[in-house]
Amino acid sequence: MKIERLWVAALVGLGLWSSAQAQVSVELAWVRTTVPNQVSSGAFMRITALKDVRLVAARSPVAGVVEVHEMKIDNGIMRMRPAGELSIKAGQSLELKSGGYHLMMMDLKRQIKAGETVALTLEFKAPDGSVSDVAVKAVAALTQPVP
Ligand SMILES: [Cu+2]
Repeated sequence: MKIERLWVAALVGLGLWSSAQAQVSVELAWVRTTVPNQVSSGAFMRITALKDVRLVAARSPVAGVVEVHEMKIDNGIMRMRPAGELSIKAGQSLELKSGGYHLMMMDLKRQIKAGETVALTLEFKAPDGSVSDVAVKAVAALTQPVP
C-alpha cells in the first residue's frame, strides 16, 4: 500500500518535469535498497526518447559516482563494466534493468532504505551537442516494484 502511494507520487513528479524537458520520459524508476555500510547499489528505469538522444552521464546526491553499466555473462560469470554513452532513437525505449544496463551508484554516502525516494539526475546529449539534465525520483525497494 505504501509503495503504491509512492508510485503515484513519482508519476505526478514525472508529469511536471517531462513537459519542461521534451526529450525523454522516464518511468518506473527504482533504486535497490542497501544494508548499512554497503558502498554501491543499482538504479533502474525505462527511458523513452521523444527525440534522438544519448545518455551520457548520471549523478545523485547520495552517491559519489554514478556510472552507466552493462551486465553481461562472460565465460559463465556475470560481469559488469562501464557502458559508455547509450543512444536512444526517437520513439524507442531503453530499459535499465537488473541483469542488463543499469545505473551503478558507487561511493554511497548513506544507507538507502525501503520506501524512500532517491534523486538522480540524468544527462542527455542531443545530436546538436546540447546537453540537458533530467531529474528522476527513484523509489527505493529491495526488488523491482510492481506498478
Ligand atoms: Cu554495475
